[in-house]
Amino acid sequence: MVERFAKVAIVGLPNAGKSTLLNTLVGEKLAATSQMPQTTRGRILGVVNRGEVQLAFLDTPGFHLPQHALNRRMVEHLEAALEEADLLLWVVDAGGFLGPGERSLAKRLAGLGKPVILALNKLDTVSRGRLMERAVAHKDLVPGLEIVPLAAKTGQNLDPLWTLLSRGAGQGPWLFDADLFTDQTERQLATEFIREKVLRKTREEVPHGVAVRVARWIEEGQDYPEDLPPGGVLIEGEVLVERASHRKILLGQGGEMIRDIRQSAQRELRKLLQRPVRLELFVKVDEGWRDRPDRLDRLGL
Ligand SMILES: Nc1nc2c(ncn2[C@@H]2O[C@H](COP(=O)(O)OP(=O)(O)OP(=O)(O)O)[C@@H](O)[C@H]2O)c(=O)[nH]1
Ligand SMILES: [Mg+2]
Repeated sequence: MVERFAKVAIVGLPNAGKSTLLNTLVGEKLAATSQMPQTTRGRILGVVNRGEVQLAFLDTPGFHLPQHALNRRMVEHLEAALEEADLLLWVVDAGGFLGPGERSLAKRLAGLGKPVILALNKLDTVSRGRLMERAVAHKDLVPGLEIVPLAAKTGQNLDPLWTLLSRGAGQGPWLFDADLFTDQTERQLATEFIREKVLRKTREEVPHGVAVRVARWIEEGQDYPEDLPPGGVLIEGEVLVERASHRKILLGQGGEMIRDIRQSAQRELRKLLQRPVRLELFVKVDEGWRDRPDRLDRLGL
């Protein structure tokens, strides 16, 4: 078998549906998705093997003007993926408008001189006419642009995308073992899933100032809970917020909000880890963490 390989950076504005597309393409949940822009904060690898082709997808943070140290790092992750990739998969929300942010990203992509595929995402939310309008508006922004309308969420019309991606893979050995589908550790996935639940329950400025850290991961020994079946894991997560008022919001009336978050995250972690999981969450205030490089290092951001 002649092996073929491509690294594909999934890029676009915040909220375009990049992480949803990554999860759908890989067939595993790897990245948090939410209605909040700037959900993804780092680069997430997802590997798919199809016939002789291996595709290594890199999900990236949405393209935006950074205002905090955290956001500068997010944009750096995006830049690194753009440099590293062989192919660029540009995701656009077909229901939106072509604004200055999108134009400026298009310029950046065109400047790289790499093949670009435009995924006109959220096909399920727009009319055919609207889809055509979007395709026409984007067509000339990047030379040689290939365009595929699709719905990442429902998996609609992915076949033409697979065809274009396979065609774009060059000859070359696979970079990853055939049975590896991500480089994310269980802890990183747990962190991501807990944060997703927080983002989905909170509003406005609260979610942007939230970070999650797994403080303890206990599989056996002294602190292993007596009432948790053997072979399980106790995960202690720290949820950092920027202000005391945000902590109050996150806890909710009588602790109702954090209980909700804990329960839904615990359910998801059981699915992920395929064993008994007890999740405990502690909400802590860490003022201005988003602008403190030491904090960002510690959080692996
Ligand atoms: N209706 C519809 N919604 C979608 C589709 N794809 C993604 N979404 C929704 O769009 C929102 C944003 O999706 P994400 O995958 O988190 O977007 P993203 O581009 O990764 O966003 P950032 O990480 O913030 O840059 C979520 O609420 C998704 O459920 C789609 O095909 N159809
Ligand atoms: Mg994302």
